[in-house]
Amino acid sequence: MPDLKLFVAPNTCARVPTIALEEIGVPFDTELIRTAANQQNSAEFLKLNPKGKVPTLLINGTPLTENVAILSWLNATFPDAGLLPRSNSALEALQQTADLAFFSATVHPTVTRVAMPLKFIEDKELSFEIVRPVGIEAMNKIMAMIDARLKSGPWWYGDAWSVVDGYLFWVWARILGVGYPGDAYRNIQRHHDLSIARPAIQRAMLREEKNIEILKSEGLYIPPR
Ligand SMILES: N[C@@H](CCC(=O)N[C@@H](CS)C(=O)NCC(=O)O)C(=O)O
Repeated sequence: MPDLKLFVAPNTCARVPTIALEEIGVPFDTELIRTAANQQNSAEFLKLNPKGKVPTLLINGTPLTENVAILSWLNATFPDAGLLPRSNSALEALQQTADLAFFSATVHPTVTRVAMPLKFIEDKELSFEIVRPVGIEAMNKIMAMIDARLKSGPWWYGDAWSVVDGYLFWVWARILGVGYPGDAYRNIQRHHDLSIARPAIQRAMLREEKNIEILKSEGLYIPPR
C-alpha cells in the first residue's frame, strides 16, 4: 500500500481527491495549507509543488500535482474502487480524461471568476461588478449543459458514480456558497443531494470541517463571500 499524504485547504478543489481517497477507502493523511498565511508559497511547500497550489499528493514521498493527474493515478492504482468506469479502449479512457480536463481547465477557471473575482482585478468594486457577472454568464452555459446531461441519469456517467461527480459536487457547492443563482438547474440540485448522502463524501467534508475549526482558532479562516 503506498504511503499517501494529500495537501489540502478548505473549500478548494483539493476536496475532489479527498473524496476520491475516501471513496477508495485507503489510509491517507491530509496536511492543511494555510492559504491566508500564504503557506502555499512558502519555500518548503514550493519544493514539493513549485506552482504553489493544492491539491498536491505525496506518494511514498514523491509529489504529484494537478487534479487530472492525481485522479487518473488514483484510478489506475485502485482500479476496483470505481473512480471511473472501466474503459474498453484507449479512446474510451481518453474520453474520461477529457471529462476530467473539462472540469480542471474550463469549469474550474470559471469557478474562480465567480467565487474569487478579486484574483483578476484588485479593485474590490470593479471585480464584483465586472469579473463576477462575466463568470456567472459563462457558468450559466456550462451548468445548462451539465444539467441536460444529468437528465438521463443521476450521475455524469449515468447510473454509476464517478470522480467526475466528485468534481461537480465541489464546483456546485463552491459557486452556490457565493450566491450563484442555481435554482433553474434541478438535475444538478438532485445530484448535489445524492452526493451529500454518500458516506465517503460525508467523511471528506468532516475532514474539511476539522481544518476549518483549526483555521478559525488561528484567526486564519476566510469564509467564501
Ligand atoms: N490546475 C490545478 C489547479 C489547482 C488550484 O488552482 N488550486 C487552488 C485552490 S482551488 C490553489 O491552490 N490556490 C492557491 C493560490 O492560487 O494561491 C488542479 O486542477 O489541480
